Amino acid sequence: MEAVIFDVDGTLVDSERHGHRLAFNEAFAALGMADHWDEEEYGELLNITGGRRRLATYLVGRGLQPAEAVCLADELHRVKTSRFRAMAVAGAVPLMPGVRRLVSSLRRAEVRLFVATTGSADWVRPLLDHHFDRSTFERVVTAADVARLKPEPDAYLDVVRRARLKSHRVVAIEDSVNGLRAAHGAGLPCLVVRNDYTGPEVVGAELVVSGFGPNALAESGVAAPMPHGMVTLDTINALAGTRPPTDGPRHRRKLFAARRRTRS
Ligand code: XBP
Ligand code: MG
Repeated sequence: MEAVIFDVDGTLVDSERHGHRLAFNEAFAALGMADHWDEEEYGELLNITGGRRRLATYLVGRGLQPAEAVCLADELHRVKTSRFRAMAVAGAVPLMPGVRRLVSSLRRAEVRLFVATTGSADWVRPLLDHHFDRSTFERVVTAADVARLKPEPDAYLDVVRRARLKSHRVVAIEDSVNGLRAAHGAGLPCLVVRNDYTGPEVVGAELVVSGFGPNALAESGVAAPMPHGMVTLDTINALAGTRPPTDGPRHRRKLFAARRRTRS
């Protein structure tokens, strides 16, 4: 295995239920709106990737005209992003249990590490800087870097292309079905680490576990070592190459198409 590409929200960090959701609600209040997303409603809304798009879809569902919804969503998302960035910088967005141990062990083994997220660059960088030194992730791809968000594969294809990786030597780590679909769309095997917002649709992942461990359980997928219930380098290594290599001409066409979209 040459490289691991980490998702951010729900994978590296526990950021949705008590992070983004609170920032969205603070944005509603800051604009004098009575809207409030409770934990259950937010779990449903998470099916829409990208906070701006999540807001616009929600507002159209509340009866706003699309053009008005997009405009208000932009204004709300600016406030939300500023609030969430402040939370990230203040250390209020914790790592998922087991992440620091795993990232350190992958770095010791000189595995190349990357990030591919739907989140906004304005908070992703400060959040990663709060938890990791700048040299940890060779490239960080955010919503600003791609034309299409997850479940489209663009973020993963961007990493694979720019870092000149061989997809059969790369493993993606995700927490959601949208992320799983994005990784698979880029031809990458995917380890899904479940959290309390992960739905049942992730069963198609090469491996689904209940956490990074210790004492985590393998729920479905390939047989992979998990000493003391921990996701380790060997766990992830067992997934590399478990999807048909996609570095042939068809894959290159998809890469070039993704590059064209990114540049347009
Ligand atoms: C999860 C998302 C993001 C966050 C909110 O991203 O879909 O939209 O929910 O962040 P990931 P923004 O791919 O890391 O799981 O408001 O910045 O979009
Ligand atoms: Mg995620």
